[in-house]
Amino acid sequence: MKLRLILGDQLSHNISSLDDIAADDVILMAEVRSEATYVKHHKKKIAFLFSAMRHFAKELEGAGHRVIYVPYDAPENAGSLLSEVTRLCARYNPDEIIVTSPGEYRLLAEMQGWSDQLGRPVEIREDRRFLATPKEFANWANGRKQLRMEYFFREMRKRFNVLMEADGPTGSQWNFDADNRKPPATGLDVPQTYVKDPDQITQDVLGLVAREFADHFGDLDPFHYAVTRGEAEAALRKFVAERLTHFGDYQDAMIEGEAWMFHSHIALYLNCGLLEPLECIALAEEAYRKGKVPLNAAEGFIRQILGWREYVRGLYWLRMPGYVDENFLDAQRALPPLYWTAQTQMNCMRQAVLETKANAYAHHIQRLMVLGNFALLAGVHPDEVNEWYLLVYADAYEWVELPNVSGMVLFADGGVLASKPYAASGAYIKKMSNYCDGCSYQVSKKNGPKACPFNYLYWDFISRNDAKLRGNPRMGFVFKTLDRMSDEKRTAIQEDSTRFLKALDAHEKV
Ligand code: FAD
Ligand code: DLZ
Ligand code: SF4
Repeated sequence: MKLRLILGDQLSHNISSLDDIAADDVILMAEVRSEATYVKHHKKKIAFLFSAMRHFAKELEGAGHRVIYVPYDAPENAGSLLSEVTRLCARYNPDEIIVTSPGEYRLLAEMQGWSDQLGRPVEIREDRRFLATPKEFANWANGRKQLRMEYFFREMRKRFNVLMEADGPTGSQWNFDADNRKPPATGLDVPQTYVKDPDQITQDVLGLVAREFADHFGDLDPFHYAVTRGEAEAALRKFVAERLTHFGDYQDAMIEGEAWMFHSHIALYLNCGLLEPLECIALAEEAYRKGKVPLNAAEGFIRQILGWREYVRGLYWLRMPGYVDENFLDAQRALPPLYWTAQTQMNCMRQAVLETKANAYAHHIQRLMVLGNFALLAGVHPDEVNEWYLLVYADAYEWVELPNVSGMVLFADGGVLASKPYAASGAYIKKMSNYCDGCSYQVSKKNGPKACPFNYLYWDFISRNDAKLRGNPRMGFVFKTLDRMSDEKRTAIQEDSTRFLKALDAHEKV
């Protein structure tokens, strides 16, 4: 017989580790300390995943499989995936262990040593749930000077025949990004997000997480995420029916008190296997073809899944293991405590941290242009920023988190993912949100104690990194502006930035 291990983010019935399963094979799923604490994941992320794992194990049993499920607090649980596999090897003496390749490099490297440790073959199978294999991505990347997502996405659209007509892209245009930058309109009516009341399994898990992970970041209640494939599908359909139509227009918009906006909130389901990328893409394309949503909405949403999601995963496997160590801008600051406490007078940062704490979710622009932008401008070390992002979001696994943080937010890879840093002053946040209305700082002020910190930190960041960024062809205009600045202005920027960063490092409420 064979022992088939299914990880917490492999909750798909067609996962490759279940191919050719025989009646006497045993499936192992285990809630283990090593995976739950290698970073101190948000309480809601652990609750979501443990509940989804328990529901999935029940579905497998219902389908007639032999499943050994090891709950976190089982007395025999020795706390790691290897320890649980070892225990079952002693009990069943399997001929072979089969597992689908894990999403994180550290675990793949560990598993590659298992065969020797266990004294029997360990087969690590391809994860078919992605649309481009690491090898296919590497082939695409090979010989290219720049790895721009846009060109990768075009290839993927052609390959999967998505939003394509005989003579080219649907709408005769590849990209509708220019239509996807609307500021929030006043009185915008954002539909209710998907809500599922916790069943008994989820309630048990919530109790377990409250007991065992009390010192982890984040709120457990209210818990309303889907925890089964059926529920995740319902959440996806609700998004396509109610929110997708505005997804494109308001993709970059932020409104105080509206944590969910017109986003789909499906990354946590996609990344643990409850949903598959192609079904999300197909539903969005169908909604467009039936005239229910505009093209910029369907294209914008599909671009995220068929484009960005596959691209960052390809980049991760292409650049690992070195990608974790990259720090092109030599950022050295410790992560400010406000990322945990939300104790700050910067309203945009306060709102984004509070929503992250409540929901284990923030949407893309909050992650990129508020929380990420601040870490970039303040020069926080990539290790500290990566650890924070990896633990706070319910959809976070290193394969997707690391390229977004080190590549997109921090420019730590020196421009492999992004052609220039996504650095911005307060004017961007003012344009795309209403956060500035409720802020103690004034976004229109460039200097002085009342000025928006993003304003002077932006220019401090540019001049601090002059030597590394000046040659960037997309930053010519920025450096022209810097070069035209008076000495008084430069001094004011430096003084404000030094004062602010000193207070930040002293853990004062900035
Ligand atoms: P939507 O806005 O509705 O987008 C639809 C789907 O597209 C998402 O569910 C996701 O699967 C995919 N997608 C969109 N943007 C990206 C992207 N840049 N990279 C990969 N997939 C994308 N996404 C994660 O899944 N896990 C992470 O740990 C993660 N960390 C991030 C960290 C930073 C600093 C930034 C800037 C982005 C990060 N993202 C991450 C990407 C993106 O922000 C989230 O996928 C998105 O916010 C999830 O919410 P949603 O499901 O409502 O997405
Ligand atoms: C994220 C996570 C957590 C919190 N707990 C478990 C667990 O107890 N058991 C498990 O099999 N997987 C868990 N996971 C998901 C793994 O961390 C994930 O499979 C790896 O990071 C590879 O992507
Ligand atoms: Fe954020 Fe500056 Fe606006 Fe305050 S004024 S909300 S700190 S951008």
